[in-house]
Amino acid sequence: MKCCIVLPTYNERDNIGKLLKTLLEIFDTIKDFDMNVLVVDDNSPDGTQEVVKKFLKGKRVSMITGEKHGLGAAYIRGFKHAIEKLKADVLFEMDADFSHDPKDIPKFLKEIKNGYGFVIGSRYIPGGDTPDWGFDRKLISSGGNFFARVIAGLYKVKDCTSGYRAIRSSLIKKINLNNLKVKGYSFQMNLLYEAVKNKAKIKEVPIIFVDRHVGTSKIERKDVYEFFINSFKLRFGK
Ligand SMILES: Nc1nc2c(ncn2[C@@H]2O[C@H](COP(=O)(O)OP(=O)(O)O)[C@@H](O)[C@H]2O)c(=O)[nH]1
Ligand SMILES: [Mg+2]
Repeated sequence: MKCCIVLPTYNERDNIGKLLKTLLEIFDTIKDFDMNVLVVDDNSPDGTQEVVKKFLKGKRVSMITGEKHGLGAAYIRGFKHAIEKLKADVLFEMDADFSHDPKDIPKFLKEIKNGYGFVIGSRYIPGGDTPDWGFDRKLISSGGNFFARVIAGLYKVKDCTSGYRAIRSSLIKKINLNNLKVKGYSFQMNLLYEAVKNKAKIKEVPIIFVDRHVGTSKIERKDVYEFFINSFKLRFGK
């Protein structure tokens, strides 16, 4: 099976080189999957693309570029490219800032091999944690998850907003990505919602989510508004 890590980047110059190097090292240890990575860069002004270009000679790394329309829009473009052009059977979502430990990749793939279609790296099941977060940050995140679980109705999943996931392409093909109608971070919740609607076999695996050491978060106030409004839209129809 071919597997593609879809990696959205915006101003990740100081992370992306090290991350690609780490990913390639881990790919060498994985035997049952043909591992690839697709960087989806939204014309970062900081020179992220220059760093990625150094890796494009190898056949495991590719990149697509475009205008910045938010995290969800970047994932939609990346998924389409990975499925249609790269013919990937399994897609990963992952942040490019080392908050998601690349060493966890085999753990996700094991569950894909076990037959699951939507594997979530969960901070909120035993073994999962957010050790760098203080009380405030934990409260915001659990508030977001509460909305997703109770308002949007995704109560069976403990971590609805995690951005570390492995998903079978066959499941993505059942979902009309153009209908997700979200631009920013709400993409995560909406995609999960569609997966549940399509009766996906969902599995959560524990992850330790650490704060980025380099660069800054790209989450904006408008993402937070979109997220809360969107929870109600999912519940009460469009
Ligand atoms: N292509 C693209 N990547 C984005 C965009 N917004 C965020 N990202 C990337 O998505 C990942 C998660 O973003 P981050 O700012 O770390 O979010 P946080 O972890 O919730 O603070 C990182 O790799 C970012 O570079 C965007 O609009 N376009
Ligand atoms: Mg981050």
